[in-house]
This record gives sequence, C-alpha cells and structure tokens, in this order.
Amino acid sequence: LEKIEKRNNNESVTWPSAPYPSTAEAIKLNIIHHLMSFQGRDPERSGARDVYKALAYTIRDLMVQKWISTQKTFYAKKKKRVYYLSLEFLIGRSLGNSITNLGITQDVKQAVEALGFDIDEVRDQEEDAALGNGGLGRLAACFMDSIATLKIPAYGYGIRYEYGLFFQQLVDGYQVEGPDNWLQNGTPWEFERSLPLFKIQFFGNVTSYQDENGRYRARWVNTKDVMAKASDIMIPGYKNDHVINMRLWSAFSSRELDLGDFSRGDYIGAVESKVSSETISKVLYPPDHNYAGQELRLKQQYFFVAATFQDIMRRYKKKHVTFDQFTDRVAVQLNDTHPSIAIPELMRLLLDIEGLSWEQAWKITVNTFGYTNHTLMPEALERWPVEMMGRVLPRHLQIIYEINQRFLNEVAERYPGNQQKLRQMSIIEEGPVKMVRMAHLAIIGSHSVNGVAELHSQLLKNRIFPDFHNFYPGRFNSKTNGITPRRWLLDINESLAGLISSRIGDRWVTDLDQLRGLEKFLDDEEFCTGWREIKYANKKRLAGYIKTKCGVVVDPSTMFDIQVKRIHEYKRQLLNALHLINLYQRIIRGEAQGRAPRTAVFAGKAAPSYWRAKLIIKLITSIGEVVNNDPRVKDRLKVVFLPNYNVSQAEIVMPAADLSEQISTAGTEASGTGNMKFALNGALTIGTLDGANIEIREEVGEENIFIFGLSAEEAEFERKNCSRTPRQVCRENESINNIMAALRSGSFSGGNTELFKPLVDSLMDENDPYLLLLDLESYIDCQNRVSDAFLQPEKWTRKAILNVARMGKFSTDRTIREYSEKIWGIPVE
Ligand code: GL9
Repeated sequence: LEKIEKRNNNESVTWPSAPYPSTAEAIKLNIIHHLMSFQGRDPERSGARDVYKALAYTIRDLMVQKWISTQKTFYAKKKKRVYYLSLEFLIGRSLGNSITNLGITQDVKQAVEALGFDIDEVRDQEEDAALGNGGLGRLAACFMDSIATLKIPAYGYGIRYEYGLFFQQLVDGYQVEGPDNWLQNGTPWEFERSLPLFKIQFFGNVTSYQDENGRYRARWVNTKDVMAKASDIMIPGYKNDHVINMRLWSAFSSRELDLGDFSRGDYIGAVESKVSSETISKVLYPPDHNYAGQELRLKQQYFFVAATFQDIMRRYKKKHVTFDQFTDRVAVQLNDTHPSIAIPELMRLLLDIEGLSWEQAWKITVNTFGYTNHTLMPEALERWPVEMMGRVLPRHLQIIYEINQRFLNEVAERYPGNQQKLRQMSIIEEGPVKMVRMAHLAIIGSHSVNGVAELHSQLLKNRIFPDFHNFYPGRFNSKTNGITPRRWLLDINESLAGLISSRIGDRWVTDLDQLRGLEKFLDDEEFCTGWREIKYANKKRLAGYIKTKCGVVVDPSTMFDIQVKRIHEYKRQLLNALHLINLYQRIIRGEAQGRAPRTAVFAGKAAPSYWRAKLIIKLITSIGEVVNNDPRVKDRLKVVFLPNYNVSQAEIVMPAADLSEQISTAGTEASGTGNMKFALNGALTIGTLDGANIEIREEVGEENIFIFGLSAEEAEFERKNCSRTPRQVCRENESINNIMAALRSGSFSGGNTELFKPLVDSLMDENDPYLLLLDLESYIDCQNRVSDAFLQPEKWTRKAILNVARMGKFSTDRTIREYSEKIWGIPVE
C-alpha cells in the first residue's frame, strides 16, 4: 500500500488516460478482441452468447474510465457520501441499460450488425440478476440509476447471492420452484476484488478490560469468523460520464480457521466448516412480506452490514483522525429493517474499537441512519429471538439492551407510571419467546423514518407506530416511490419513446415533468394514430411471447388486461380471477354482447411455502384451461399465466398493456411501483385507493383512471364492524352467487369440489381481512366501465396519453432528489 501511495503522490508520473473510442468501428474491433483474447473464440464461429459476452466486456471497458474518475472526484472533494444498504437489488439485465446510458445505442447496433448479429438477439442472451424479490429490490435498482444520473456521491451495498430468486415453472398449472443459478457462466458486469478482505465475527462471548484511560471496554472474543470479499458492479448515469459503484459481498471461509482444523487432522470437518461459511451468501430468501426467522438470514444481514461498515470506516479514516466529522461525511440509508443490525454495529465500532463514550457514539449513530419502511403487513415486521441474537451476536445484544434501557428511561420520564407504554415501545417484546423488534430499533436509532407513499406514511404514523410518532414527532416523513424512466420507458418502449421525443424533444429522459408537453398533441391525429399503432405492435410482440411460453394464441386487438406482481392475498389476484369467472359466465349465457373482448394476463411468483398463494396460481391456470378451450367463448376471452415473472419479462409486458390491475385492499399496499411502470407506458389503471394509486389519480385526474372499492378507512371500519358479510353479498347479488357456486361445484377443477375449497372458505369468511367479496360488486361494475371505455378507441387513447403526460412525479429522479436533500443533507446540482 505504501508503494502505491508513493507512486500516487509522485506527480511526475502521469497516467495516460487511454481513450476507449466508442464509434461503431471501434466497438466492433473491441468485440472481436474480446472474443479472441478473453474467450478464445474464433469470431467466424461465434454464437450470440459469445457476442453478448464480448459486447458486455466492451461496454464495461467504456465504463471503467468514467467510473475511476467519478470515484476520484468523490475522494478529492471530501464530499458527504451516501451508503444505500439493501439485502436486495433486483437489477435484471444490464447490457441494454448500460448502452442507453452511455448514449451509444446506434453505434452498438451498427457494430453488432456488422458482425452479422441482431442486437435484440444478443441482448436476450443475458441472464437476469434477480437479487431481489419484488418491488423493494427493484426500487433499490431504480435508485442506483437515479443516483448515478443525479451525480450523488453514493454507493450501493448488498450481497452477491450465488442463487437469485428461484426459477418458477408451471407443471400441471402448479408452481414448481427451481434454482436460479445465474452465475453458472459468470457475469461480465462484476469486478471481483482480492482486496479489501474483511473478517466478520460470529458467536463467541464478550469479556471486558480496562483501557489506557482506565475505562472498561468490551472485547468480543472466541468468535467463529467468516471472510467477506467484494465484487463491484458499475452503474452508469444517463449520458453524464458519471459511474457509481455497487459493492456486493460474498462469504468464504477464513484461512486461520481452515488451517487450524486441517492441521488437527480433521479434514472432513475442515471442509464442512468451509462450506458452511460459504452458505452465508449462497441464496436469496424468497418470502416477501414475511420475516424468515432463520439463523442463516440473521447471519446474512450481519455479514453484509459488518463488511460494509469496515469499508465505510476504512474510507473515512483515510482522511480523518477523529469522529467529529463523521456525520458530515457519511449518511446511511436502511432499505427496510433488513440491514438494521447496522445500528448496534456502528455503536460497537465506536465504543469498543474507537473508544468513544456512549453519548458521543449514540449521537453519531442516530445522525447517520435513515430508515425506510416498505410494508404495512404486520407479519413482515422482523423480530429475532433474543436467544438467537445473544448466541450469534452476543455483543450486539448487550448494546441493544443498553439502547433499550436508555430509551425506556426517556419514555418513563415522558409518561410516568405508564407500564403499558413501556411494554409497547420496548425494543424487546416480552412473551413466551422474548424477541428483538427490529423496527423499534430502527426507529430509535435513526434520525429519519420514511414511508414510500403518502397514504403509507400516514398509516405508519397513525396505525403501525403511533407511539413512536408521538414520541418523535418530526422524525417521520414520506418519500413517494418512483421508477427510472431510462429503463422503464426509453429502453423498453423504443418506439413510444421515439414518438414522444419527436414532439417534445428528449429532455423528458432526465426531467420527466417535461412529458406534460404531450398534452398539446391530444388532437394531433397523426400523433394519436402513431400512439395506437405502437401499442398494437407492442401487444403483438407480447402475443408472440405468450404463444411461445404458454402455447396459447391471443389476439392483439383485444383488451390486454394485465396483473403482474408477487402473488399475495392482499394483492387480490383472486379478485381479478373472480371477475374473469363472471365474464366467462356472461359469455356462456350470451350476455356479453357489446363487451370488449379481453386477454387477461397474470404473472408472478408465490413464496415457496405460501401454499394459499400457490393455490391461487392453480386456480388462475385452471380458469385458463377451461376458458381457453371452450369453443363457445371464441375470441371473447383468454386467460394466461406467464411462468417465471422477472425484470426482463416485465420489460416485454409493460409496454403491451391496455389495462393495469392495481387492486390491493386499500390500506395494504405500501406504494406499488408496477402501477407506475404500466401508466408510463400508456396503460390505464383499474385500482383501489391504495398506496401510490392515490397519487397517480391526483396526477392524472379522476376521469383518466378507474377507481373502485372501499377506501382504507372504510376497509378498516369493515374489518372491525363487519357491517356486511360475504354471505349477505351472495344473497343480494346473483352474479356473485353464481361465481361462488361455480367454484364450489368444481367447474374449474374437473368436478373436484375439494381443490379450491380453501379459497372458497376464505372468501366466505366473515373475517376475511382482505375483504374480497365486499369489493367484488364495485370491481365488476368498474370493469364494465372499463369495457365501455375500451370500445371507444379515440377516447381511450386520449386518456392513455394523459396518463403518460402526467407521470412526471413518479420518476426516481424526483424521489432521490428528495432523499438527498431532505434526509441525507446533500444538495443536488
Ligand atoms: C414493498 C411494498 O409492498 C410495495 O408496495 C412497495 O412499492 C415496495 C417498494 O417500496 O416495497 N415492500 C415489500 O416488502 N415488498 C414490496 O414490494 N416486497 C417485495 O419486494 C417482494
């Protein structure tokens, strides 16, 4: 290191900044170079896979220089840096997005064509990086794009899972999971680092000693250690020469431990413990909205947090001797409570390693962290058994107890004699099994707690954490989610992006509010016709994809009515399915004349252990079997379930939708981001007043969105008072009664009356928390209005254009600007 420093400080050595030209010719030569030198392939005999890889390396070469100079400016300017900590980054593919952001789309196309390949075929070779479950992980990926585009000095930190989100197959209509071995052929996007290499401690016990100032300090000893190795992935901003870093950690066994065991002659034991260390970064946990509770998950969380903080400290200490300036240099955002063990970890580092006092350390800690909550589902709130925490992270448990003690003292002062308050607000949940409540820890240890849409943030304050809101007024705030318009419009809907730019220029790409300019073209016939033609072409492409994946032929002139997202009861795919049964029954009875023909598309994964969600998949595929094969239905209705929903599939689906289904029970979906992707690509929304749907309605105007159902307040009231039961609904509404009768009689299960009984029972349950039957009537009515509207193509297109024109708010550029200025204290240029 000293040698490197010396060389760096020697100003007489100037590094040639080798320019990598990005003309089509240069790109072509570079592809050939990579094919031969690194892949050992004969260019004349290379396939699309080889070319993909060579092109990816070529693009990486182009990013490296920009990335190095970006990192140097951070370093030189002593700027405050943000660390975005997330257990999930749902990146998807990187090739297309990198090319777009580097602004070399045409040159790359030419280069690839000159080699006899088609760019789409080449792009299709890339495996998705599915290091996330859904919205939460995809949000983190969109944030990286906006952070790079806004030139915010920030890093993403996470885990380099060897296996991403499981692969979903449909076998006989049932979900079957397989491993997502996305790294089997390596990935061209990462730089594996041999340094830094950090030791991460687990287990052991805590002793104390007196330091040189006579103060007692803790020492964490007899630990079992695991090593953390970094892989870096570059994220380019949009045409701004700025490239940020995402650092993902992998675990491997520590040398010392291995050698010890080996030399003791326990060869098998040594290999076993090596393997067990390496399981830490092996696989992403697939449940969403549910805490896993397993020791391995806690180890994953601590592993990546501890590695990240060693990196943060190393970087800070290069320029600073004391910690006085720490909070002027470092901001850490916690993506949900998953990384919230970072709070006691920073305390530990400041107390035990750096020797600060508790008061100093605590002030720094609280000012460093911001916590984002992403869900209203109570079952998602992470709680770790005290016993487990004490075993795996004994020092952290001590620190958590101390944080809690001091916090409860303040609470007691504020509410004298109020035992209930203390019990409710404590980090420790008393009960048969004592638990550490990570959300309480995250709120107490952060200066900012935010929700991800206005309604969600309100409900956090009033329903989920009212005690904390009263105790820390001002700590709670709202940052409405967004999506990056680079990937979710420019990349995936080239023709629509082109049409838009032909009228209003292309500044919308980095200033999405510019889309408002489209409102001027509502009566421009050529524009509207172009718009419709593009939608039709996108639907045709999806129809081809459906044919390949499901073997079902669908007609692109029908309404594409699409619900894609994780399968969950609260998201109510079942409500959608009930409407389709109703449509089917009306068609059979000859009552569907004058209704718009539909193609209903579903996609999404169910958590492997969530049997009820898996049964909902089976119901949808079963409805498809019946409907798609009933000659009476003809082309009036098709129902398909696309297997293995992921980011790259979403990129085909979003541009092809007419209708976007956002139908969660009001007060359950924190924000949603699929709703924004659909609307930005010209779909109209049918939705409840939930999450960001409310803000979408505010922006697009109520005449341009189809809203139905109970409000969050009404839903809350119904759950408590049950003013109308499912049974009553069935008695009063014949259509609904018919739907339920068909389900009960086995119409969609070959006469088997048992298969879907659990779903029928939950629908008829007076305490159904998701209130499906209570919303069904209004949903069906609303779907009828949708159908009427779709039959007037000019009016429909007008609404679609207005939706796109008014989506400016939902760019992550806006979201990130708010985080940066309001939470991180970093002004945006
Ligand atoms: C989620 C919420 O459920 C969504 O409503 C929200 O849009 C995203 C991003 O803020 O976060 N929280 C959560 O746990 N998931 C979300 O999608 N689940 C998954 O990522 C599977």
